[in-house]
Amino acid sequence: MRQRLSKSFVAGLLALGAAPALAQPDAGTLYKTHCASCHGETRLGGIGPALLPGNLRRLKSTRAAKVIAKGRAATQMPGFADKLDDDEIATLASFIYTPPAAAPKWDTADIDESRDVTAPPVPVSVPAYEADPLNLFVVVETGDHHATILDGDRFEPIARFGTRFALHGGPKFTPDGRYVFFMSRDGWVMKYDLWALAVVGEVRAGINSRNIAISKDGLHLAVANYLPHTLVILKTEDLSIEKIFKVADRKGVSSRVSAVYQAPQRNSFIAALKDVPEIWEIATDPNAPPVFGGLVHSHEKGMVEGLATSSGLFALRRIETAEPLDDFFFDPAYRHLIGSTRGGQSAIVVNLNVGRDIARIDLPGLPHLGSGIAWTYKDRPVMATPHLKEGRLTVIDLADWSVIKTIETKGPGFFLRSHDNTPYAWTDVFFGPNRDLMHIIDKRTLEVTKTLKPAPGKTAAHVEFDRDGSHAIVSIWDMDGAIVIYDAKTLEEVKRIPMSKPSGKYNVWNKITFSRGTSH
Ligand code: DHE
Repeated sequence: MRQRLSKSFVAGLLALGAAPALAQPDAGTLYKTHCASCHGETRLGGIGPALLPGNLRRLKSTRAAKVIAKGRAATQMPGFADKLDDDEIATLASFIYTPPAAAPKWDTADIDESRDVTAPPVPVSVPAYEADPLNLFVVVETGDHHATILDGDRFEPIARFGTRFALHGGPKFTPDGRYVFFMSRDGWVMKYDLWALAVVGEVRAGINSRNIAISKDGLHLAVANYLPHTLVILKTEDLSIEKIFKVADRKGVSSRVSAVYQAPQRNSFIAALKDVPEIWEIATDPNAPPVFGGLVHSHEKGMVEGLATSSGLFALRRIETAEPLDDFFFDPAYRHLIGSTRGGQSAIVVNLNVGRDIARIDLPGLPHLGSGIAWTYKDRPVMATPHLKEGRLTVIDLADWSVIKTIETKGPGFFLRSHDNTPYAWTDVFFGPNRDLMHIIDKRTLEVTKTLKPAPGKTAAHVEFDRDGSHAIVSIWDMDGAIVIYDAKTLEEVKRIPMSKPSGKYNVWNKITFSRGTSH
C-alpha cells in the first residue's frame, strides 16, 4: 500500500513537471526485496523452491502471477497483493522465467554444504509400531508437500511428515525395506527411516532433478539432473558424494539426464540422456568386468570425472543409439529396454547385452513407457503402456515386439498398475473430460471389464496394490483429495482416507521385489 501511495505521489510530481523522486523498482530489486529471503539471492531456492525457468516448466506464468498475488495454500508462500501492484507482480512473474545472467552452478562443494545427516530422535533396532514393515505404503501428498506412512493391512496412517516442495518420481527403498529416499524437483534428496519413523538426512544433489535410483545392494543412490548436466552418486548411508559424472557424449556434447533406473539383474544403473544419442550403464558391482570401461575413449578423461576406471564400481558403458531415447520400460529380465523416440510416434527396443537397437515399434500418441507393466498372456510375455496423447493402451509381445492389441480408453492415461495375484490391470484417464474415470482391464481377455468413477469431477489417478495384491488403492488428485481402497477381487470400495493431492503411493514389498505390475 505504501508503494502505491508513493507511486501516485510520483505521478502527481510528474504532472507538475517535477523530476520523479522515486522510480518503479526494477525486477532485480523487487526480487531482492520480496523473494530472495526464501527463494535465495541467486534464485536457487531456500525455504521456497528454486525460481529458474527450468524449475518452473510445470507452472504457467499467469498462474505464477496468481501465486505471487495470493500465496500458495498449505505452504509458507504468502500473498503479496497488499504489498505489490499488478505491474510489479507481472514484472516479478516475468523475471523468474528469465534465465539468470550466469548459468547457476551446483558442484561438489555446494552439495557437501547442503548435506545434513541426523540420527533419529529415538533410535530403534526393530520397527516402532505393530504394522508389517514390508506392507507399508508411502503416500506422497503433493498438495501440501507431505508424505504419509500407511499400514497396508489395516489401511490406517501411522505417520505424516513434511517434505520438500514438489516431490517427483517414485521414492526408492533399501532392499531390506528399512529406509526410503525421496527426491524433489529442486534436487533435494531426503532419507527417511521407516522403522524409527523419522527423517534422518537431506542433501541437495542438483538444481533441477528428475529422479533417483538405488543400487541393488542398497549402498548407492543415483540422482539424475537436468541442471547441472550431472549424474550424482551418493552413499546411501550418509548421503555423501561418491562420484559426479559430468554428462556428455563421446564427442563432448553435454546432456541433461532424463532419468536413472536400477537394473537389478545387471547390478547396474541405466540412465536415459535427453540431448545425446547414448544410454549409459553404470556398474554398481565392485567386481564389474572391464567391459564397462572398454567403450570409454581416453580423450574423455579430462571431460568426464571418474572415467579413469574402466571396470569395477561405477565403471561406465556407453550404448550408442540412432537417436536420443527417453522414458524407458525394461523387460522383467532387464535384457531389453524400450525407449520412446523424440517425436513420440514410435519406440526403439535396445538389447542391453549386445548394446544396440534391435527393433522399432510403431507407437503413435506418445507412449508413457515408464508406466508400462508386464505379465503373461496366453503363455506369452507381454507388456502394456498407456499413451499421453491418445486414449488407448497398447499391448506388446515381449518375445517378438509385435503389437498384440490396442485397448480403447475414455482418454489419454498416465499410470497403469497390476499385481501378479490379480487378473486385472488398472489404468487412469488422466487427461480430458473423463479424468475422473478409472478403467479396469482383464489381463486374460485384454478387454475393459469395469470403469469406476471414484469421485465425480475429480481426477482419479495412480494405483498401487498391497503386498498380496488383495487391495488396490486409487488416488483422488485434488487438494481436497483422498485415497480410495478397493477390494481387488470384488472391485468394491472398502475405505476412503482424505489426503492432500496424493500424487503417488508405493508399497514397500512390491517395490523391493520388483513386482512386474508396478513401477521400479
Ligand atoms: Fe513424472 C515418475 C518423467 C510429468 C508424476 N516421471 C516419473 C519418472 C519419470 C518421469 C522419468 C520415473 C521416475 C522414477 O519413478 O524413478 N514426468 C516425467 C516427465 O518427463 C514429465 C512428462 C514431464 C516433467 O515435467 O517432468 C512428467 N509426472 C509428471 C507430472 O505432471 C506428474 C503427473 C505430476 C507431478 O508430480 O509432477 C508426474 N511421475 C509422477 C509420479 C511418478 C512419476 C507420481 C512416480 C510413478 C510411480 O508410480 O512410480
